[in-house]
Amino acid sequence: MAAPGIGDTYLGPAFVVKKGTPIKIRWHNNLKDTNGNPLPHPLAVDPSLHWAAVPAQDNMMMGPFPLDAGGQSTFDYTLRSVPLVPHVHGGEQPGSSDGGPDGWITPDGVAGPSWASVGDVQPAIGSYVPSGDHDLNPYWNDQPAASAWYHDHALGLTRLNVYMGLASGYLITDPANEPSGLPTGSDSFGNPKDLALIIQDRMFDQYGELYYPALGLNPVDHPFWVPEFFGDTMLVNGQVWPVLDVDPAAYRFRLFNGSNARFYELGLLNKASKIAGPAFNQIATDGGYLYRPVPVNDLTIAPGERAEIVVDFSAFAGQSLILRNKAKAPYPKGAPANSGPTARS
Ligand SMILES: [Cu+2]
Repeated sequence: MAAPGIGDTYLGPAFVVKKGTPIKIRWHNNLKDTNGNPLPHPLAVDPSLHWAAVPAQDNMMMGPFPLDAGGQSTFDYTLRSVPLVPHVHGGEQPGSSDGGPDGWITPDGVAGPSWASVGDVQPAIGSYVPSGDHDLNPYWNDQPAASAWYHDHALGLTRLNVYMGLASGYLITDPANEPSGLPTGSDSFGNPKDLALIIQDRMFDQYGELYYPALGLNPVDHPFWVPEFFGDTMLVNGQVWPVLDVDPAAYRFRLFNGSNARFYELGLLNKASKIAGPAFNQIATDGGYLYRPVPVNDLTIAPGERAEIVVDFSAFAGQSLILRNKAKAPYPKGAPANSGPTARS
């Protein structure tokens, strides 16, 4: 199966693990510059929230925060060292590996109150080893085969750290009990017929850098905090509106909604005629395989949710299909996506 992610800059590498084979992961927060100094957060971090405030450096701050005559916040704040904690979403882990929101650590070794390092033992507050490591935590991989995923989980910062790309797949496989007849192997383009697709909406500024709104809805109390984010550009595995050539054959797609707030109602359409493309047969949800495949016309998938589908392109040779989205944003009563740029991925 394909590992999503481009290099090591946007989305992490995917894990493909086997049921019954535990692994240990050393997560390392290395968000430092070439001189070894912690990098500031590239996005506006709102210190007025209940957040991973680094004691004595960046405590939680209370408003009112100053505004200019135009209602823009004049509060100036840069988070100087980024707290991170990895969480395997959908994974059954011991508490020390579960990456709770208070289990963060910065690259210069300041840790949150429930940060843990080795084994199952929760260290007492202040007894952590001062490094950037979440060291060798066990992941049992003892649950049924499922497409889980991992993402940063730092308190009050998750939306920003995931936005910057700290997420990817964590696929638990069970080769001995794999249902028969599912697409495997490669196609004539050399691509696997079992593909993980992480779907995200994002925004970019005029320099092509990731953009995230930085004026809070109520900037007197929360200068930067935007409760829900909806981007105008669709990314799949870190690429903007990518194209995939397929054979007229069946494929398995492991879909991940890695968006901050956007739901999707997905289907395939012929690009020119707008006639429906091949149907989806859903074979798995977040927790693993269904008892039998279920035909689905509009696959609804919420932020953080996964769905696995089999799509048979046999009757669609030569056609250009579009993966369309018709979910309203915010879901389910917001603006329609029918004609906008987020109506396709
Ligand atoms: Cu999660």
